[in-house]
Amino acid sequence: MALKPSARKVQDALAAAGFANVVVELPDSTRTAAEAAAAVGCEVGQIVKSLVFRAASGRVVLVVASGAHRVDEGRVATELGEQIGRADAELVRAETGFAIGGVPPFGHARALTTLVDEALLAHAELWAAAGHPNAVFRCTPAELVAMTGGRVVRVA
Ligand code: 5CA
Repeated sequence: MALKPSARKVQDALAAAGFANVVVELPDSTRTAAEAAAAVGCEVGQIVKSLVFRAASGRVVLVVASGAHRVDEGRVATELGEQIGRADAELVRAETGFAIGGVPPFGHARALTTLVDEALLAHAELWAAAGHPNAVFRCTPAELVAMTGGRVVRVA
């Protein structure tokens, strides 16, 4: 079945970067980590959340976090050496090219400084948003780190 355009964009970005991961559209919502875990049938900790922050310097930062974690902004600020705050929906769309609920961990409109939650490395298999609130792709932690180019740190 044909993917929706925003999910197709992620599938194309995967292929262009040399990854064989496959985007799937599910009948149930994967808009939140809890919904995605229920739809996929995995633990919430295996869901990859892609959260956008703006740092004090103006740079935009992506935190790729476990669905089981609430990101500690203080910890992320320490990692970055500057304060951060949540991006609003408009900034998320401008920087990533995707709407909240479907923001993938890579393949964005602009290259973002990226941090990867070390807790994600505890799982053999992860599921990440793929452009649309019904679309996900499966990956390993090694693939996630490779595709994001992110630094693995403690974020919670
Ligand atoms: N598709 C799922 C996981 S596969 C997903 O995208 N989850 S998420 O956690 O990465 O994206 C939803 C996140 O967007 C929420 O955790 C929430 O913190 C954030 N969010 C929701 N509404 C807003 C908003 N108005 N402004 C900024 N961030 C928001």
